[in-house]
Amino acid sequence: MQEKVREKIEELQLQFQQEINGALDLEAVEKLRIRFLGKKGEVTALMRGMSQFSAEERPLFGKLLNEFKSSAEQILENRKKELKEKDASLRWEKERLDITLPGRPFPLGRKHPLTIISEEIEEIFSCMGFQIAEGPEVETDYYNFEALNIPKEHPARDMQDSFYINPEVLLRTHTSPMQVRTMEVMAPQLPVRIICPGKVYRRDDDVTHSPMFHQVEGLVVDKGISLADLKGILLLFTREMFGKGRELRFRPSFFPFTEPSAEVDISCIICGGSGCRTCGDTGWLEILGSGMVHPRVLEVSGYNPEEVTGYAFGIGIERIAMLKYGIDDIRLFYQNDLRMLQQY
Ligand code: 2NM
Repeated sequence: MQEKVREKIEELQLQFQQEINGALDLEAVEKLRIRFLGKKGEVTALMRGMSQFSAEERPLFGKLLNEFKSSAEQILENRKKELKEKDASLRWEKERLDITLPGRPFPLGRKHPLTIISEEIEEIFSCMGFQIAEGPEVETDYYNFEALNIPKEHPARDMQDSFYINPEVLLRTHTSPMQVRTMEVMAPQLPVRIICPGKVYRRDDDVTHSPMFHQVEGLVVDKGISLADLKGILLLFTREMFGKGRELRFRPSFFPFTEPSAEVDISCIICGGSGCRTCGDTGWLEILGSGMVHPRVLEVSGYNPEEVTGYAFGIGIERIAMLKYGIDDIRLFYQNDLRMLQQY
């Protein structure tokens, strides 16, 4: 009756084999293990039914059943391993990087046109021995007006022209306060040779005026400084900034902090002086204000006007940038429109 024993086991083996091939994930494999090898599984059930076999048949049956058990355990393990590997390689396929893909382009920032012009001006004056001095945008009435010989009744002090924070404190209307501060710190050392770049604020708002704009002011104080030194430095500056062959024109003007004072024109950078729309057919463009530092300004800043003299000038960055780049509306500088900013 050995055949009957073998038949029974073979039947079990066949069934197991079929099912294992249909187990497509780890969960199904585990279910199968429980069904065949678990405490209440097929193998256990057959062990219990051992009584149906004769005493001679039993050892063989037990041997074959044990063989099935260990081979089934092996098959289950193999299948588990196989599925785990397949799972890992699927995940790799899904997540792996394709290093041959071109990178995603990302936008690069660039310098604002006003920064470009500011740095260009700073570079030109640095090369001529000027130091750069920067300071507060919130200033006192003393540094912004009083020390600069701007009297109490002067129209520039009017609430209409300045942004006051309280009667003694305001947003600076020019960078000259920083020049007074520098002289105060340096006096009586000579020479003073500085430029002060930065933001300034005035109550103005139209196509050519903005409530906030940028200036670079220059100051030289030493023994024997004359108007000729001022003219020389400004000619060098304009030729560096706008190219060789530019002419300068000094027109008498008035500022409370300089005497004499002059407004400086450059021969038109568009037409070269023959007259065009940009220069309003005059052939000249106004680019800066300047003068010899008023003795009273030197005095309150700690220098003796009997011993030293100085010159000063103020350049509007927006004005220079508008001329150089042909921009006709100052507000374009502050709108952060990339179509505008990407051109410089
Ligand atoms: C200008 C025009 C003329 C100027 C004067 C001074 C100081 F502090 F030395 F007195 N700083 N800047 C000055 C002179 C500024 O701007 C149009």
